[in-house]
Amino acid sequence: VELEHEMRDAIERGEISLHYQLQKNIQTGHIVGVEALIRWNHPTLGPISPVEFIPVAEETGMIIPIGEWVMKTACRQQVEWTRQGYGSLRMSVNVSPYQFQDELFVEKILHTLRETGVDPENMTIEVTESLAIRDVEKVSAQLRLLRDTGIRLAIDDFGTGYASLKYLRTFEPHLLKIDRFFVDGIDIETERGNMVQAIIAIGRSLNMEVLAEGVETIEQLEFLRAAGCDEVQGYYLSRPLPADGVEQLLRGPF
Ligand code: G
Ligand code: G
Ligand code: MN
Ligand code: NA
Repeated sequence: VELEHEMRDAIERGEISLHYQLQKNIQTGHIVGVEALIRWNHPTLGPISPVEFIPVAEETGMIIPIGEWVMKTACRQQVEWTRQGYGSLRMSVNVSPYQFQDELFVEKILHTLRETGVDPENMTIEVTESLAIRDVEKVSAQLRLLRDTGIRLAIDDFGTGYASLKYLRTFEPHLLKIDRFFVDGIDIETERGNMVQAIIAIGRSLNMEVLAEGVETIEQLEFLRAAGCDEVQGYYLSRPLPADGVEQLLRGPF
């Protein structure tokens, strides 16, 4: 594909960047972290969505160098914000199932954390439920190694993928991220609200924290707070922003 060719040099040409979206604990009111989200601004094609190019990167193996760049850039930013006095924000990084096929995957992450000086407790790795489809043994071992260093694990888009409760027992994530499908209409449609409450109850009973994605209104936020949800992320709080946009929000009144 054309995209594959364009992707090869995109990093060196400075076309790839990270945006960050705030995550807030709605029980304490504290901003607790950010999720790093990759952006590709092509000089002639314009912005290309990760929904479009991540699958191509996965097919071509480009996801390995791209994933390494994302991890390194996110780590540098985390340390920089700590240095500037914004507090120790947790950095959440999306990782593709394909990256787990890299024999050096865990080693590279630990190296990057050490090299940049990120406290592993401030790093969350987000994986999707599709990770469970193949190589459960190998993936579990890798996740265990990561967890043993203090890195946190999150299940992204929970409830829409290859969901199973057995999967939660096997991978024991620290955080469940409720997919925004469930949050959309939460306060209007009884069934969706009930589903969110059920997911929160699962998280609770398995000692996991629960974050709701795609929160766009105060009504949704209040519903989630009352339901005992720990954290939220979404346009109501902030869009994904470049680092300086995040800093402006963190400095401003909240
Ligand atoms: O931010 P946006 O809605 O455009 O993200 C679209 C999708 O791309 C989401 O599913 C998100 O998880 C994924 N994504 C964003 N950044 C990264 C990244 O750095 N690595 C991987 N593997 N996926 C990402
Ligand atoms: O799959 P993942 O959860 O990583 O994807 C996050 C995606 O959701 C990003 O592309 C981000 O831009 C998008 N997103 C974040 N907050 C909201 C929101 O409040 N509403 C909608 N519609 N999309 C959001
Ligand atoms: Mn995510
Ligand atoms: Na998600």
